[in-house]
Amino acid sequence: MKPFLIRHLSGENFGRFPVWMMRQAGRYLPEYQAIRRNHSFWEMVTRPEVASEVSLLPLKTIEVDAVIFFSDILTLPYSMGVSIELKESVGPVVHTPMRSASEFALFREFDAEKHTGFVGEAQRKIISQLDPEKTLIGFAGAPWTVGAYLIEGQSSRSFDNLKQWMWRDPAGLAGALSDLGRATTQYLKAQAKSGAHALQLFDTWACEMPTRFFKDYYLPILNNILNELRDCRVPLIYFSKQTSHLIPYFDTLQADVLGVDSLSTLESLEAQTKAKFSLQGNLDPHILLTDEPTIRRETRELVAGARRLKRPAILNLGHGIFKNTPVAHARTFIEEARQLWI
Ligand code: 1CP
Repeated sequence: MKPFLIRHLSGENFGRFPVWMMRQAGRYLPEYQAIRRNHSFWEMVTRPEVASEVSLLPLKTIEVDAVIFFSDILTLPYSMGVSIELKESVGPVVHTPMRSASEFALFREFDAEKHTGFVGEAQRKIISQLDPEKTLIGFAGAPWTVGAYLIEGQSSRSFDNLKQWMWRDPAGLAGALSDLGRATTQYLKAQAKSGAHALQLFDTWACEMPTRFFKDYYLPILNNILNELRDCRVPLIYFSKQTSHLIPYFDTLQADVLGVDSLSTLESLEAQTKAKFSLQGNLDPHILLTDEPTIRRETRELVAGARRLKRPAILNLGHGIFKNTPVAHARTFIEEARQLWI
């Protein structure tokens, strides 16, 4: 039998919503910090016994309904030999930024078994230990967002190189992102094979993409990935934030679930997307930095809004949990979100 979150998405009524948190396996957990002190980030990602243990960490203290596989959106390029370092308080740094289509041709050589066999191994370990009612979410970065890091070289808030390439040679950039997209498809297919019950594409920097590039070049790349993943028969989640300029073009996006930020209400997002998708979100992660009564009040508000939707929602935050979030506050959110309505 499929786990609760998946059955809920297909319309079964359980009298409550499934809930998990983006970045729930990360740095706000003291147990994560302790493991991290003994390992480099890439060691944690590539050692199946560590990656599986870290993925399951949140369940030790918080009753979330889903486990997100512990890895990173840059694991795929890292596995192909792109030199990426994780710098404290900077984020990922790509030592030799990739700024031409010929460099991206590297991704045509991607072979999930050869390059990311450690991911399959970690996911099989997770499944063997996971309560069958809990969902394992596999993920990858979407090509634009992963491309942004590879092209810029490090976390950027202006994306100068990416944007210059896009305006100078949009078709060339689209070709590069298609190569990355094909590798992403293979990577996610392998995750479904090793037990992931749902797959999420993180497109954090889609907020930086002009409408024209999205509809003329990028939407077909995303849809190629999503259409190819159909055969896996698992729900496909597309996460972006601050993309209200792109939402009018989501009517042909082949995802099942939209992961959304906290700026709009779920109801207005459902109206704007004509109830084409289930929605996943969208408590502002700042709320988890406040106090228990505020967290409970805002979570009840979120649940009430989600209950008015036409499609079954998944409760989550609108973006990743902050590393200075008290664990007790995260627990309060999950506890309140799991209250039965009946
Ligand atoms: O210990 C450390 O110092 C590493 C911090 C860390 C962690 C815990 C990074 C570096 N990545 C991760 C794990 C991670 N990243 C997960 C799995 C864990 C979980 O969610 O519970 C996932 C799904 C991601 C996805 C990710 N990485 C995104 C998309 C989601 C988002 O937050 O928008 C992005 C943009 C990244 C890049 C990245 N990797 C790490 C950092 C600090 C960043 C962000 C840097 C930036 O702001 O540009």
